[in-house]
Amino acid sequence: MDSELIRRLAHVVGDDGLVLDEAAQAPYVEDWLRKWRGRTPVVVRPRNTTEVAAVMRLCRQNGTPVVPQGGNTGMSGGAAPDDSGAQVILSLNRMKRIREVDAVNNTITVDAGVLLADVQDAARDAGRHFPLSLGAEGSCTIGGNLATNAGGTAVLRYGNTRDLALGLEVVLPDGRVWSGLRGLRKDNTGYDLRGLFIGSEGTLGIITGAVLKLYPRPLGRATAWVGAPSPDAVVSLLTRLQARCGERLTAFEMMSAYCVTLVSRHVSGAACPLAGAHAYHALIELSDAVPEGLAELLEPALAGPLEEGLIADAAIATNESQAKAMWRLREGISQAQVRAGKAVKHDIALPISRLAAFIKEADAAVEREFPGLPIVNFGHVGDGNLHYNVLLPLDVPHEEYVQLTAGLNRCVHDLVVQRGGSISAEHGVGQLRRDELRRYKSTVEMDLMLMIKRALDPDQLMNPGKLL
Ligand code: FAD
Ligand code: 2HG
Ligand code: ZN
Repeated sequence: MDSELIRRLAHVVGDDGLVLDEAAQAPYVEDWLRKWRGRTPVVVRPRNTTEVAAVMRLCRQNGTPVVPQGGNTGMSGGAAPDDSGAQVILSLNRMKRIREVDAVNNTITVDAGVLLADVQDAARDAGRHFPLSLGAEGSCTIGGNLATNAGGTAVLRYGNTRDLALGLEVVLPDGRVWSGLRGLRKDNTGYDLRGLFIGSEGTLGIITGAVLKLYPRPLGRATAWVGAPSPDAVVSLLTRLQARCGERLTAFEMMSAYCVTLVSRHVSGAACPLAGAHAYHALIELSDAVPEGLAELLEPALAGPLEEGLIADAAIATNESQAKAMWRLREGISQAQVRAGKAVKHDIALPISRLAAFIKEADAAVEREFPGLPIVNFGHVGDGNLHYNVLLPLDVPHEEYVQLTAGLNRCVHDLVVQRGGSISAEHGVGQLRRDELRRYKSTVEMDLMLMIKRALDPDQLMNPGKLL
C-alpha cells in the first residue's frame, strides 16, 4: 500500500491507532468462526466521528476500499477483508463512549464501538433496561448489531435491533457526516434514512453513533426448560403461552435433542435439567417490571400442556444460578458446533405457522439427499427464526465442504423460499449468502438495492464483496 496514505492515516488517528504488524492484525483478519481469513495493509482505529470522517476522505481520495469492523463476531463473513491485501479495516474498537443517558426520554446515546454488554450495563446503572441480548454480547458492538440488524433472544418481546434504534450518526463514503441522532419516537420528515443504514452491513457507510430505546427494568423473571416430542408440540406450546402470559413472554427458544447432546459433550459444565430423553427442548422466559408472581403464572401455564401430554417434562428454575445454567446450555450451541465439526449454516425465517411442517420436510430432504449428516436445528422459534445447520466432520476436505455446502443450501433454501420464508434472518448476508441473495431476490428488488448502493457509494469502496 501507498506509504504516503499510511503516513496520512497515522496523522489522523495517531501511531497507536494503526495496526501494521501482521501478528497483531490476526484477530482482525479472521472471523469468529475461523471460516474467512483475509489480508489487510492496515487496521485503522479512529477515536471519534471526526477521525472516521477524515479516514474515509483519505481512503476515497486514494481509491482504497474499506471494511468496517466492530467486534468481529459476525457469522456471515461481513467484517473480514478479502485476500487481495488492498482493503483497509476500519475498526470501531476505540469508540466506546456512552454519550448520554436520558432516563425521562428512555434513551441512551452511544458510540458505535461500545460493546453490547456495556450498553446493557449503562442502562441498568440508570435504572433502565436495554433488551437486545445475544450469546456474543460480551464482544459484539452496537455498531455491528445495527449493521447486521441483529436479533437474539428477546426479539419476541422487544423486536430486533432496528426496532430498538431511534437515531443514527453515519459517516458517508465521501467523508460527510449524517447527524441523525434524534431521540424521537415520531419523525416523518421524509425517507427513512435510519432504516436504510440499519442492516446495510457496512456497504453504505460507517455507523459511528446511535440513539437507542430503553425500557423499564424487568425486576421479575421466571425461566423454564421443557421437553417435547416434536416441533409441532413446541409451536403449540408457544401459542398457548402467548395467550396466557401475553407480553411477559420474553424468550421462547427451541433446540433439538442433538443440540443438547452436542453442548453437553463439548461445553464443560453444561447439562440438561431434564432426566429423560426428548426429541425437542424449549427454553422459556417470562419477565416483568413487577418483581413477584411470574413463577406463579408460568407453573399453571405449563401444567395444562403437561397433563394433556403436549409436552413431556418441564423444570422451572428456582434460583438465579439454575436459570443461568439453562441459558448456558442454550448459548453453548455455537461454541459446541465449532468444536464438533464444520457447520453449514442456515439462518432462516418462516411464518411461525409453517415452522413445524418445514422442519419435517427439510429433515426428510436432507436425510434423503445427504444421508447420515447430523442436523443442528435450533433457534428463536418465537420469531420464526431457525438456525437449521448441518454439521460436517472437522476434517472434511475443502473441495467436499464447498460442494456439500452448495447442495445443502439448495436443498434447504429452496424449501424455505417455497414456504414463504427468508434465507437471512439475523446474521446478515455478508459473503456467505451473497450468491444465495441474488438467486432468490426478484430483479426489481436487486435493482432497487443496487441503485441505492450506487447513489451512496459510487466508487464501490464500502465493504466490497459483501451483501450485493
Ligand atoms: P462485526 O462482526 O464486526 O461486523 C458485522 C457486519 O457489520 C460486517 O459486515 C461489518 O462490516 C459491519 N459493521 C460492523 N460495525 C459497523 C459499523 N460501525 N458501521 C457499519 N458497518 C459495521 N447474531 C444475532 O443476530 N443473534 C444471535 O443470537 C447471535 N448469537 C451469536 C452468538 C455467538 C456465540 C456469536 C459468536 C455470534 C452471534 N451472533 C448473533 C452474530 C453476531 O454476534 C452479530 O451479528 C453481531 O451483531 C455482530 O456484531 P459485531 O460488532 O461483532 O460486528
Ligand atoms: C444463536 O442463536 C446465534 O445462538 C448463533 O444466532 C447461531 O451458531 C449459530 O448458527
Ligand atoms: Zn440466533
